Amino acid sequence: MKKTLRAMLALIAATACAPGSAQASFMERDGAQAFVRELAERHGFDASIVSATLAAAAHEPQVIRLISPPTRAGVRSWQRYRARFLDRLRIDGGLAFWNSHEEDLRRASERYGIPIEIIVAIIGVETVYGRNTGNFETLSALATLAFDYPPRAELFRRELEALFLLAREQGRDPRSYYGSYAGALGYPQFLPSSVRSFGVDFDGDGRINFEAGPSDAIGSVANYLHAHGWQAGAPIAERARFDGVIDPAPLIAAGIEPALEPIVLAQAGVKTLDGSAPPATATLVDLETPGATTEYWLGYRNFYVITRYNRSSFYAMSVFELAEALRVRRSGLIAQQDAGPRRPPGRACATLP
Ligand SMILES: [Ca+2]
Repeated sequence: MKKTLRAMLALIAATACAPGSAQASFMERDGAQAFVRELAERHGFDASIVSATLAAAAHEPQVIRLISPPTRAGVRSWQRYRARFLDRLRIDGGLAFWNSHEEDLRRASERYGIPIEIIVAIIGVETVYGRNTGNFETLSALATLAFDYPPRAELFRRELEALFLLAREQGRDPRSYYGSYAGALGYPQFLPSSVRSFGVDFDGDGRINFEAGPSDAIGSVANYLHAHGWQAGAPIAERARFDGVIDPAPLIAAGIEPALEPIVLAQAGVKTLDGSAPPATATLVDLETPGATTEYWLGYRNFYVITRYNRSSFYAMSVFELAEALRVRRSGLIAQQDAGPRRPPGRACATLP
């Protein structure tokens, strides 16, 4: 009996430690020793501490499932995508967030030249204002992607390296971070390299923290957009009108970065809704929904800057539309409040007994 138990335990241990198996330590993976050496040589880390930290990380099968492209590619649908973000939760939540953090938002907007509603909308689309920041241990998620997901291994090894550097700079254990399955952190879902490059300590407590509250996130989102070339006061996007355009495909093929000069667009018959030539160099964005008319939009430089946060025209348009919805509703609410005291006292009292 005792012998059988020992044999079973040995078998379990052997299975758990077999190189390449899901349970094996990350230190058994191809490239792990080289990764540790790099951190030691490039950044002066103690190799034995990095090895021990990596060995403590766990392979997360769910991370691989979530990052993998769907086996059956779904049909792209702008209306379905849009409905996920232009909902009551994000609109009402956004107005409440704006009210609660107005001072930080105004300060960030003034310092970096970003409209408040764009900062709010990005945090809303990313995490519903901090409600869904993710529960994956970041070290394990990034180690899983770096060593067990070859298609993106290079990107995620860099992010894993950035996590070690960030933890050292912040005086934290690399195992103390939690976030999305792809390693994104806190309210704004910055990857560790983005926290290091674009994060700002906006509440002045001496450290960048995206978990305790939204202040640093508000400053950091604004700084990120500013650093990627946001043009203060310039247009973001507007609906396009086609006057005699035969085939918009070649214009769309020009890519997401604005490259179509106003004169080129006007000559091709692409105008703004009021029939004038686009005011700036633009990209032509097509938002397709099966069974519905495709929406065409002119995306200007600032639209492109939003795609630096997430490289998708659907994403950038959702941020833009949510921002517009928030701006319009808020100005409506403020107008209502302003109208209140100006109501004639006689009429206000008319219904009183
Ligand atoms: Ca801070």
